[in-house]
Amino acid sequence: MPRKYNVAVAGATGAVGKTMIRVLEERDFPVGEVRFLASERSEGKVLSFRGEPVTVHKLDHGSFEGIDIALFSAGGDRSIMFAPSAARAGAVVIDNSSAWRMDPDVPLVVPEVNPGAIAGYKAKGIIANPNCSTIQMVVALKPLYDFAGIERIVVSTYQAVSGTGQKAIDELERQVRQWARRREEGRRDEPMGYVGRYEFNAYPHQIAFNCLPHIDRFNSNGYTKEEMKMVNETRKILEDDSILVSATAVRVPVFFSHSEAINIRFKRPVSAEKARELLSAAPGVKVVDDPLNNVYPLALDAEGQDFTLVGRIREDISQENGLDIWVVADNIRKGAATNAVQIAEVLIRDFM
Ligand code: NAP
Ligand code: 3JN
Repeated sequence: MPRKYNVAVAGATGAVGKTMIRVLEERDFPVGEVRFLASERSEGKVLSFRGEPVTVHKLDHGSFEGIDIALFSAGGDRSIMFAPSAARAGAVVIDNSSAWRMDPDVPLVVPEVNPGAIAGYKAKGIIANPNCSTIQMVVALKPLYDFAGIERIVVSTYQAVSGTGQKAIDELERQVRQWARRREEGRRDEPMGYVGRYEFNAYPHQIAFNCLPHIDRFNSNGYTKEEMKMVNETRKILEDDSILVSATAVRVPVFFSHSEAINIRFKRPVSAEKARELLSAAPGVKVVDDPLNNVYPLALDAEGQDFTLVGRIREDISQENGLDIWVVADNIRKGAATNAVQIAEVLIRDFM
């Protein structure tokens, strides 16, 4: 009989947690006992796993007895507070928050890119899942990096509201419904993206029909925390602190899937044709690149699946050894839930 593993999901009722549960089911992860944990607000709620009801319990220090793998997506504060308890109880924690990502004793892992780093989990019993925007970028960059080395990356993101959680998904829907209602009521004298009438809480501005160059808090250097995550995590995953990265992270009124325009300067030349060949053979990547027939990666095509889509591959006309690419992936799946479950798969296959 193949071994089964007892799995806890902390944050089971959230956008990422619910998707982790679905991905464990879809990928037929060898789960023995499953334990769903969330805040006291959700205590007693009943979710399902493989058709069986599972009651949600309050996340606490004693939640992890007998657990082999603890998948965390309950926010950074909970990860700081409870991941060490889970590790002490003998579980390996796979954490979706930024709490442990830059800890030198915690591996930061994208299975297509640096699966070997998982070996470092023993130091603290914790493995970190990178930020969603970093994950899809490094999946696309890795084969190019191995071929030509990278000097500098300039990236702009177009991030879906699901990255902020369920409340932001609901807010975009509510604002769009309010807009449609007003149009139906005949208020056609108002400007199309009329601001000021739609309640907003998830962001400092209305997100419907808008783009917000603001994700997470601003740092003193003028970049946001989200942008600096992309800088620091990319260097850690590729194990190359010499790579220069400048990021601009933008929230757009899309429900699922982040898109990224990435400009790369390599150490050596890479033609667009060579890049297409390397990316076509890369794990987890699907090249979608026939622009003359209107074929390029789209958020709506990435939604619900696990590939990182890469297209608009072209040589940069403004510099030597430069390429431009457009990269799209489902931020809740490959950007969070699927990546975490893939880490668990490598962990049990090679390390436990
Ligand atoms: P969400 O939809 O708001 O869900 C939050 C989850 O955390 C819910 O299950 C919630 O339980 C639980 N929670 C909140 N406060 C808690 C507490 N005091 N004790 C126990 N559980 C608590 O958010 P989400 O989008 O799923 O994101 C959750 C976390 O995942 C984020 O904070 C972030 O750290 C991480 N994340 C990572 C990525 C990535 O890029 N890899 C992307 C998105 C999110 P209740 O339902 O009971 O409130
Ligand atoms: O905004 C997005 O699109 C991704 C958000 C990720 C996120 C949201 C809240 C807290 C994170 C993260 O994974 O970096 C965190 C965090 O810092 O843990």
